[in-house]
Amino acid sequence: MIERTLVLVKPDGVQRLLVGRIIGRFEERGLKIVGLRLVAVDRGLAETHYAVHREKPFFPGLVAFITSGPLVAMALEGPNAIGVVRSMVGATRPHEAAPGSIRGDLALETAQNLVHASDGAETAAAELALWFAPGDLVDYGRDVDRWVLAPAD
Ligand code: 3AN
Repeated sequence: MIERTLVLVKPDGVQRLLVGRIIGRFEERGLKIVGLRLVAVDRGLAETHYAVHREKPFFPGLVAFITSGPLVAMALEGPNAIGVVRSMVGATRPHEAAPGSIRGDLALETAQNLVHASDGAETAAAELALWFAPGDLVDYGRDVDRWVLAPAD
């Protein structure tokens, strides 16, 4: 099933000059970038995005971190994109993230784990709507799609 999902390269990824490498991993896998923005996140957007964590002790630090500098938001499309991206990102706690995953290769701390990725279909729809206006997501074909995607039935 073709899905769309939201990925954030968080401020640590921007500051560590890892934006290109992280986007490149998803591109190399075959996922299609259908939306891409550099965003200076304000407090309201941060609190809405992380609303599910509002009661957690790390919530104030999380909001402070995500608003501390620009991040890169992207919408990725592909077969099973939500699960594929989550597995590429790796476990929340980088010391538990598998080598080969983004966190397993590039991160050490949970509070600085580089990337956010939607964790399910409902979350992906809500997060894409939060970070992108409807007209910001672009439908287009790629010449490589015939080598990456199974032919439509
Ligand atoms: P994931 O990003 O893997 O879906 P969540 O949704 O459980 O993980 O947590 C959202 C974000 O909150 C994490 N990416 C991390 O930045 C931060 N976070 C989660 N747990 C902690 C913690 N115990 N201490 C500090 N930050 C945390």
